[in-house]
Amino acid sequence: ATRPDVIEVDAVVIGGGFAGLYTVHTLRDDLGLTVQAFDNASDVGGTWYWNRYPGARSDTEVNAYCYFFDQELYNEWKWTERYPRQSEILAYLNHVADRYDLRKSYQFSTQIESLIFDEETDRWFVSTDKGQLYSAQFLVEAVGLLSATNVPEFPGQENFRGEIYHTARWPHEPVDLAGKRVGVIGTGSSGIQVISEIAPIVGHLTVFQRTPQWVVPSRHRPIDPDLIESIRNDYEGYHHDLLYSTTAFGFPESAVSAESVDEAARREAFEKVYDDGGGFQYMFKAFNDVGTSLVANKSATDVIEKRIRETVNDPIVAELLVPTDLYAKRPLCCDDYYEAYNRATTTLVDVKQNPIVEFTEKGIRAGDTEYELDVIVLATGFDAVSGNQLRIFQQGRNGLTLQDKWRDRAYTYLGTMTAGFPNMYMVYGPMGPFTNQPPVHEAQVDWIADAIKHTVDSGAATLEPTQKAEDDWMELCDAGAAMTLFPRVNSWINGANIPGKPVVNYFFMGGMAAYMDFMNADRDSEFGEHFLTDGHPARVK
Ligand code: NA7
Repeated sequence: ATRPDVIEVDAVVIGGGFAGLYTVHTLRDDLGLTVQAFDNASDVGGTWYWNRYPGARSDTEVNAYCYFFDQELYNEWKWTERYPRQSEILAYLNHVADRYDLRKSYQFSTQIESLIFDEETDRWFVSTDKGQLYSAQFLVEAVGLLSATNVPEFPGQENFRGEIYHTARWPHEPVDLAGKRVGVIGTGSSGIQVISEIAPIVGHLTVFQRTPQWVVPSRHRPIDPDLIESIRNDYEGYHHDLLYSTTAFGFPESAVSAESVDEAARREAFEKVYDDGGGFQYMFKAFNDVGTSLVANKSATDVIEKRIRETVNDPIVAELLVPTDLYAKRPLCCDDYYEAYNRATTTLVDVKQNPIVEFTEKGIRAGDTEYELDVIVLATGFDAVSGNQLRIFQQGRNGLTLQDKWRDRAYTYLGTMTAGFPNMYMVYGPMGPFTNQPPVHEAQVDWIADAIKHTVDSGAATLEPTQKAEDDWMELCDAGAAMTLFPRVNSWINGANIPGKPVVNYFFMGGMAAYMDFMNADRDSEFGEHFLTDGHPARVK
């Protein structure tokens, strides 16, 4: 076979979501590099391109779920809701793509098949499923933390005569669920949003729940105009405080530990945040130790448990909805979730007691019962954090593949680079900060741009983290995570949701402010101490 013509660019960017769009803008328009970007979707949007299921919306307040790099953009875009719907976020990202003319740098509907580093030329060869071959000095993988879908195979799935949709592969044309018999498998963030949204309109809703989760209301309401005004008046200050907080969610985080007050005070504080709404708020706004202290955690769940039992009319159903786990997954919020189970048209099936045996022609058999359905919704989540990267064959120095390197777990430095893969950058890669994403993407992309600029300005071909920097980072991340309760509960946060996936820590849990300090230290050292330049340690001055 003849070799396709190689197209040379300075940088290849993979992904057209929040992170990828900003990367293209920064590398192309600020650094002046030639950039070719790709996405396997047919347009921009990333997560918000794919997740079109009924009820899909951000559960981060929008004042912190957006870009900050351009105050004019912040000022001119008018959000309508505190927690915007998928369609509104997608419209925003389309607006950003237009405003900065980003689409012209993208080739859509294109899957990257392999990324191979050529040690002779110090360049990456990038091959696409369209038979193209690119060569680039720099790679930026902005492929999404939660985008590689987890689609479990149920026995007999092919026999089902109705429709099956995964939440993150929802069709573009509206799916009419009115009056239909709908089954939902999964009760994570996606599942609870679908359930709450469709319960009032479907003919019958059957929820197949494996593990109940702690859900607090979001208390959705219009945006507080005074809050937006106050941000506009101190834009730099707000943005700085956002990045130098623990979670970057844009609300004041508590500095008080629940352990330092008595139980009555704890209950009062949790009730107050519960009544104001918000999952991340519930975890981080009342006290600072819900994720680390068993005492704090128990007080937090006592309040939610009480509210579940007050809300759900049937005590048997309520019992099934009360989790037995700690409150140490990604915190959930949704309005009208528990209320959905009070409808005569909703059935809750506990698939731990009555496992899903098979899909049949007519529906789903769980335990001894066949539930007849017209539509099955798989709200079964993602091979998170490392999943999308591992779906691309990647080979760095000495023939080492990412697939081999990450067999036991995903090793990175700062969640942005991995040793042995020169000039390969990741936005929100594994072992990155455990935070709200869009503002953190920007901060990482700024760091990546500085690292690339440093490489170009110093006339070097490559920059990569040392093995020691990576080892130290992993150790630091693990020591931090071990102090939290998150490793004690199974979820996508530790890989436990995917059969066969290594169940380990995948995050830096030391807070965004500390993470900013690490990134700034590398800038201050001119990407010295923790890096190899052209394969060699920086000369110590
Ligand atoms: P999640 O949070 O991983 O939830 C997936 C749900 O699907 C969860 O309830 C799972 O139960 C359930 N599940 C997965 N596989 C099965 C099978 N085979 N049988 C029954 N039930 C199953 O994914 P989401 O999409 O809701 O949210 C992911 C993140 O995206 C979210 O946290 C936001 O940050 C955005 P389990 O708990 O494993 O027993």
